[in-house]
Amino acid sequence: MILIKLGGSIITNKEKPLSPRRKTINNILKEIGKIKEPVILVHGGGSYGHYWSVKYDMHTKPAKTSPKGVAVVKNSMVELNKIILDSAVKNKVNSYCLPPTDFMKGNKSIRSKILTINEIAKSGLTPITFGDALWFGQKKSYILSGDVIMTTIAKVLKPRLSLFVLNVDGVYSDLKTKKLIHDFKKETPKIQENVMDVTGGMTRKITEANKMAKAGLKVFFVNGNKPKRISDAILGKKFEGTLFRK
Ligand code: IP8
Repeated sequence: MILIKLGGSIITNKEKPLSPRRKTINNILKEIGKIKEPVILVHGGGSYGHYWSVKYDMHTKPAKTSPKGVAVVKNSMVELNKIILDSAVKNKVNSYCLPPTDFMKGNKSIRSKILTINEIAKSGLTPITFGDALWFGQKKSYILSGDVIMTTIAKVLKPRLSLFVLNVDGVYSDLKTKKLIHDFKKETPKIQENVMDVTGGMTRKITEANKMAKAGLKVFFVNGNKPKRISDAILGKKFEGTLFRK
């Protein structure tokens, strides 16, 4: 099984609220449609979920947030998810929409439901889930990042390969020269963060990728503007990207 996260910065224009990158989404899903193994997809919030999370002061830590904020963030994620789902079906990816409420209770994942996601993937459907605003309990809610969902799913289902599809080539060791880190274990990253990101952007991705690698899993960061790199990573061909391993 291949686990793929479509980052918010590749599927939307993070500089402009509520702006999907339809062409890029289509190109990526066309490439994903060629994969001959079960696939599970996760996507981020980009200029949908993050835009409203900032407006309503919602974060990853459970807190008493405005119910209106929860409603608006959730609606925006459903809207973005619909764009991904439509593009999937158009590109021969038989999507199976799975909001995270389907396998989460509060901030805990439900193991049996995650095992079911794998059964769905093996049956020829492609489960698609996403980062979202979740009810935590009592009057608290929080933002669950798609990056955290990646680790949650990966730890249970142990994908053969996990990919984070980004708007950049991978992790850089020098931001000016854009010197790419090919093997994360061997170099020190330089990270530039986007203030609009409530779940921690690149730093969060690296944290989750490291957790997955520590669990013995192979993780790649690839550039979604070059969708062929997704297939190349899966087929074990040479390509530009950052590898995380134990
Ligand atoms: O972009 C966050 O998901 P992420 C989703 O994967 C929201 O961190 C609602 C901001």
